[in-house]
Amino acid sequence: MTLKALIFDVDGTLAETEESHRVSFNQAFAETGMDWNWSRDLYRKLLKTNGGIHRLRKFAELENVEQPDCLKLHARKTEIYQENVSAGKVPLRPGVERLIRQAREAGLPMAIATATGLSNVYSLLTKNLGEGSIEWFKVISTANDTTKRKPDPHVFQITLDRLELKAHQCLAFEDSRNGLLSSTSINIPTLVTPSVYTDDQDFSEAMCVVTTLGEPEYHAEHISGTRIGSGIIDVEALKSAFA
Ligand code: XBP
Ligand code: MG
Repeated sequence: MTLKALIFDVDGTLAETEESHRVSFNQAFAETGMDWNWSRDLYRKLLKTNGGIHRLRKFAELENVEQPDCLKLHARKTEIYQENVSAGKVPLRPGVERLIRQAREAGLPMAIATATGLSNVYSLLTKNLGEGSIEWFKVISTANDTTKRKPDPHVFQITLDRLELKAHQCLAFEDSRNGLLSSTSINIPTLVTPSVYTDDQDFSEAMCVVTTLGEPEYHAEHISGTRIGSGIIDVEALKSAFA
């Protein structure tokens, strides 16, 4: 089995974006004169619903209140979130930039499979990896490409189709149970780096669970599954795990 591509989730995996999404939602609520304010504990529960707009609708349903203008609120949240990203408030997680640069140098194709919109992916990559870095990814599948949400596998399926690869030739990177179910339900081996909002979730279907991708000065800790690298997930270690 040869490793032919890496497929990255974005929120929680490339960066701890969810805290910034939460704060941005709260700012959008306040600006609209609403009394909604999502605490960290509540947001952890709300994250079980993927897709920000669906999360808004789900919350109104749970609270048994009239649905606000979710499209408008979500659009404003996205603007605020992107301002935060552009201000440098959402850095990449440890090892992410290192692994992406290494894969690029090694000519190992990379793709993205995420529930968020393309403009959010663009902002995050451009701010953290520079202008043009979006081009480093051969395929980018987002909420703009499918209405089905993780744990549905559709976003990963269209990514595989566009890469023209089979599931077992790729490695997915995820941070959440919904994401893991989405990738593994179509048999894509998946490495999980739990995020601040998902560290209490079940990742038993993962090929490997590590705290982060690791840096030379900040080693990752192995949590479960196959041991890959020793503290640092790099291209060589990933290729050997597939060999
Ligand atoms: C991410 C999401 C997104 C983000 C916010 O899921 O569910 O909704 O929370 O982004 P995953 P939007 O990491 O599994 O892809 O508000 O743009 O949806
Ligand atoms: Mg995620």
